Order: sequence, then structure tokens, then C-alpha cells
Amino acid sequence: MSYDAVSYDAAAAALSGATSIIITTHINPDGDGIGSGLALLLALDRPGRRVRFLCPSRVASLYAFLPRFAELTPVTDDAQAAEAEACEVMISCDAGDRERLGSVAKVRHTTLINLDHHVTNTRFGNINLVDETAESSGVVVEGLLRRLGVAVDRTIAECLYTTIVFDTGRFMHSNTTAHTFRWTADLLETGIDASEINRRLTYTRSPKDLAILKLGIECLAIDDDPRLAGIVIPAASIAAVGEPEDWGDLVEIPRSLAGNRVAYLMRESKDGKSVRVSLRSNPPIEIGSVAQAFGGGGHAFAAGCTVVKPLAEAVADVRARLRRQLGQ
Ligand SMILES: [Mn+2]
Repeated sequence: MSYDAVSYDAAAAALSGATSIIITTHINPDGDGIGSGLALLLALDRPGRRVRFLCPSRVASLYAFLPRFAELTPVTDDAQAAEAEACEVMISCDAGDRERLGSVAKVRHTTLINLDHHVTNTRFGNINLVDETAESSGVVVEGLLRRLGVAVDRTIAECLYTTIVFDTGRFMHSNTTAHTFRWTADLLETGIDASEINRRLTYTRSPKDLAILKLGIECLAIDDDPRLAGIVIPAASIAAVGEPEDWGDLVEIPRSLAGNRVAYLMRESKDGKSVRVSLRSNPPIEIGSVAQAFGGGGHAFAAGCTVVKPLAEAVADVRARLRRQLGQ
């Protein structure tokens, strides 16, 4: 039996026997983390079992159309975590390391299942269900549901479809394969309205979101060599517009430049002490190792990190490293 089969079976056994389960995902949850978690909530909830979905930070209202979204409960500090009711099994979706679970990791639990697909996953669970070949964590969830004998119905499919749309960049990223389309086709067979979900995920920008988009374009930094381009946003500019609920895919703006290979988004923190960095690249140039070098993680061609340095210094350091990746 392969390592994967063993961990799928172990996770299925732990969940089948549990009468109390907490589902969670990473800080600043995205379409993959939320979709995976809600799919599990729908699949695992049954009479005689208590299933909760706790989130370590606020969740963008963009996802409010998903079934049972209203049940997402924020646990954002250790005091809340200490008060929260204990569970037998906690299952974390789409988080590469324990720190990404924030205070939720401190809610008492007996077994932790780490369900994920990041290459940089630190195997922090008691059971590690990590499939690096999966396009989204939702794909791993679907494999687990098969082991559990739970059929993917229309509502579960809506959640899983959200995970694949999000993590493949609407079927545009390099992780999109023949498997992706076959897997997604099975979801469509359940009768989901894929175009409506696409609309919900894409055409939902608030005036503030558009102001952020405008700011992103204003802060665009393009070199003579279009292979490297990015956006650097100072804290004062973010304060002037107001922090958005979700930073979305602003990094796709420099990425859309003809000839671009490596794109970045760098946002200065409110206190000016650190910089949040999002990186994207086109194969074969990988930037996962760059994010890791700065203490972050993710995938080979989509990764992120937080650099604890003033903005100018962080920008210089990250750009130098990215230039080296490009062989400059
Ligand atoms: Mn993911």
C-alpha cells in the first residue's frame, strides 16, 4: 500500500469514529481553504456528531454564497481558543504549517489531521494527508470522501468547484492538467451552476476593491526587462484607501505584462515593520525556494512570505533574489 493510501485510510478511520470534529483552515482563508472546509462540514455532519468549522481570522464575504458559510466561526485569539469546546478530531485544510492555523491550533483536540497539498507542508499533524500532486486541497478532500463512502452531491460539489477554480487561477495556472478537467467534469455532473459560481467568485468587487485595483496599477513597477515586474504598496497608500477584505489576485496585474516570468506583490504592514510578499512565476522558473528563503512557503510557482524589514530593504532583498532566479 502506498504512503498516500495509508494516510487516506488513517484519516477516514479517525473521522468515522469521531463524535466531535473541528474543521479549520489557514489565516486569511481563500477559496481553497473555505471550499475544502465547507465540503467536509457538509459531508461529515450527521446526527450524534458535533461538527464545527472554526476559522483563525475573518473570512471575506465574497464566499458568503457557499452553503453553510454562516456557520464559519472566528477564533482569532488564544482566550477564545481556551474557551472553545474540545474535540476528538481536528482537521486542518490547506495550511502548510501549524502557525498558519493561528489560535485555532490551541483549541483542545486529541488527533490532528493535516489535509493539504503544499510542497512546503511541514507534516505537523498526527495524520498527514498531504498530496503535493493535487491541484487544490479540495481534490484531497474528494479522495477522502471516497474513502468515507460519502457521495459528492450538488452542494458538496459547489464547494469543491470553488477550490479548483481558486487554486488553478480559473484553469489558467500550470497545475491545470487533463485530470483537473476530468475531476471538474464530475462535479458539473452533479448539476452545479458553474457559470453562476464563476460570477460569484469573479464579479463581486466592491468600490473599495476597485480602488485597491487602481492603487495596484498606480504602484506598478516595471523594469526594462519585463521578465520581472511587480507592485509595491506603502502602508500610507493602503490606509488612504482602506484595507480590503481580501487582496484577491492583484499580483496577476504585473503577471499579465507580455514577456513576464516572475511577478510580485509587496504590501507594507501598518506598523511599517514588515512586508507581506506574494510571488508568482511561469515554469520552469520557480519562486517557491525564494519564499522559503524568507521563511515563507507555498508551491513552486505560487508562494508567499513575510519579510520583517522596512519596505525599501525588503523590496531590494526580494528583488535581488528574484533576479538571481531569472539568471540575471
Ligand atoms: Mn490550496
